[in-house]
Amino acid sequence: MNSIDTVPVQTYQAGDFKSDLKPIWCPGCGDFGVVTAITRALAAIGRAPHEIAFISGIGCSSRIPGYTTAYGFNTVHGRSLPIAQGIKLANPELLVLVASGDGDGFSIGGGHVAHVVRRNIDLTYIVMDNQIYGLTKGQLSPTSPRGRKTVTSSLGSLEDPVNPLLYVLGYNASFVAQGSPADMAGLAKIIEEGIRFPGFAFINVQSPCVTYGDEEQQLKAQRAKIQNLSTLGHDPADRARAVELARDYGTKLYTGVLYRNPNPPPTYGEGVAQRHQTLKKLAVPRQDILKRFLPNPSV
Ligand SMILES: Cc1ncc(C[n+]2csc(CCOP(=O)(O)OP(=O)(O)O)c2C)c(N)n1
Ligand code: SF4
Ligand SMILES: [Mg+2]
Repeated sequence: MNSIDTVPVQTYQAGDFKSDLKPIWCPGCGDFGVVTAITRALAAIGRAPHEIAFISGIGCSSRIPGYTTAYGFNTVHGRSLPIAQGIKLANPELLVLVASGDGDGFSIGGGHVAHVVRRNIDLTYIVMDNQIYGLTKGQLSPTSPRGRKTVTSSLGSLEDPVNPLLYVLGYNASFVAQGSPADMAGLAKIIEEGIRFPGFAFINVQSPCVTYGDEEQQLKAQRAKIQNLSTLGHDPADRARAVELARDYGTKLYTGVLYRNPNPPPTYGEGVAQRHQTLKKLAVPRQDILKRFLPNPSV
């Protein structure tokens, strides 16, 4: 029995996960909706705030942990995943969430994604994809569409965007979803599903930046565009179809669970626990080692 099993069962409300810190986001920023959806999901999960660690990098979106009552670590730009990974492996009983931005997660931190996915670390990775560097005042990000004009690219981007959904599917992620604060109830449900998934869960959130972002991504435009995957009859176990749908990133706005592996591989944490058992069995008693190296210990 671990420490969590001994905590009495208690019912939580979303408000129990909201800290007293007042967000300093621009009024109307999509991230307000994301933090609300996260706190609703946590209330549905029912774990106490002290049983949750919320890790982030740097960016407007990375402020999220501070607005919750979970343990939080606003780390270094692009390094949320390695730090979250260490925290989870050292404290397997903690529920570990990670908040990131499109820049934090797929530019400077993009190299870490493959390794967390292939290790299947049991984390819930929520990326607020506003297709812009919000915190640093509106430069192109890796998910900015080709042609996007910003203050530092007045003639428009010459690059195709990174596709976050294909990125993680390409490395065989077992849980891949997309949501939007334009559908708050749907987003809370997706986050709850991601947390409950036994392994690495990736959720791309189309969270608009009202100050530097594009008109096309604002909540009103999103409401007209959203296509709910369960309403479309998509079977989340169908990986081939999930990959096809993921290709529409940037042109269509699918929300819901794109892929949920019906037979997920063991998590890295499970592998480590098993390895400890094996090593214990293999362990050679200390006196035998001494005998091997010091045939005559009295000398
Ligand atoms: C090592 C390092 N490089 C660059 C920066 C500057 N910087 C801070 S946040 C950021 C990008 C933020 O964009 P994103 O991750 O998309 O988050 P958003 O603000 O849009 O939510 C950059 C380039 C930094 N803080 N540290
Ligand atoms: S700059 Fe954009 S992402 Fe940052 S708080 Fe303002 S609206 Fe949100
Ligand atoms: Mg961004």
